[in-house]
Amino acid sequence: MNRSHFIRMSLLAGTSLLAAGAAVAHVTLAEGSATAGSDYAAAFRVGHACKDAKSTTGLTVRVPAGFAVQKAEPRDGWTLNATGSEISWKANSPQAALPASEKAQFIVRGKLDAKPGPLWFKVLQTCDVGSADWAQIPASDTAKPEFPAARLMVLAPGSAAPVEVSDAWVRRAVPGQSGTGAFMKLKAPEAMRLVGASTPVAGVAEVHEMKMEGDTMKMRPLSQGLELPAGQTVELTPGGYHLMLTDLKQPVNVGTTVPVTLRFVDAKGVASEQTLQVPVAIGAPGGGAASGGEHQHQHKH
Ligand SMILES: [Cu+2]
Repeated sequence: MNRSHFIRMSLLAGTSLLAAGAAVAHVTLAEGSATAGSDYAAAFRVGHACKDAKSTTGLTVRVPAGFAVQKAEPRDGWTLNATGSEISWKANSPQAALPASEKAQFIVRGKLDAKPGPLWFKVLQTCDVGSADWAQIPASDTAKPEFPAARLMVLAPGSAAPVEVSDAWVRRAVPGQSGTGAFMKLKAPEAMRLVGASTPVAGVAEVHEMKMEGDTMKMRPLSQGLELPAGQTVELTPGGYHLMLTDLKQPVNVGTTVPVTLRFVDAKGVASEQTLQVPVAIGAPGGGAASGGEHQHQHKH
């Protein structure tokens, strides 16, 4: 769709200050996908301490079947222990503990024998005060448990790594409303572009940008698609890039999900697509009023 059309911003107006700093709350894997049968370095990223804690003092990884451990990397000032399928690091002294403000990676190297599909690593984080057990396995693609286990997507050999999609939502549309927007965070494992989208609820789905023209905010389709640099999180938000859904075929109600298919093209021109079930909401998940609010209130124990 190349026509340069303009739609008033009020369609998408609302909370747009969502979650600038919310990204690194959970314990996650630095490399979120790997090929079955390959060597894999599971690097667990710790980006914060437990709720109300000043530092992380220990980490215990429960290695799932399908990942044969070869070596865990030691950490200065910490004691490394490997017993059966458990690998743990423990700070030898309070001075060696990882301060809440610092990030670190704890690395386990091994080989993936698992079949394609998600593989979950449960991680217990202990702190100077309390602990957090990152061990919940989401019941569905859109479920958001409070303490999710770290996920590795095991890929069939030869298949393209999927783009990681998080915090996706579609803004509700009442009967008679002709358009709405879809928002999410996208992280591509290798450089690619989001070139299009489709959904059964709308006749047209386009990747849009917002731009100031003079003193008016306007939006228009991105004719070349949206660039997704390798490993970087790109946000689609009500005030920025977004998926515009127009020519709505039906009301889009809170409490339902909308299938949205995203189309990508990689640097070699190879096209791929991913279909998501995106929940409908009135505003950004977590209220979106305060920056980072989305995760901060989840860490109570
Ligand atoms: Cu738009």
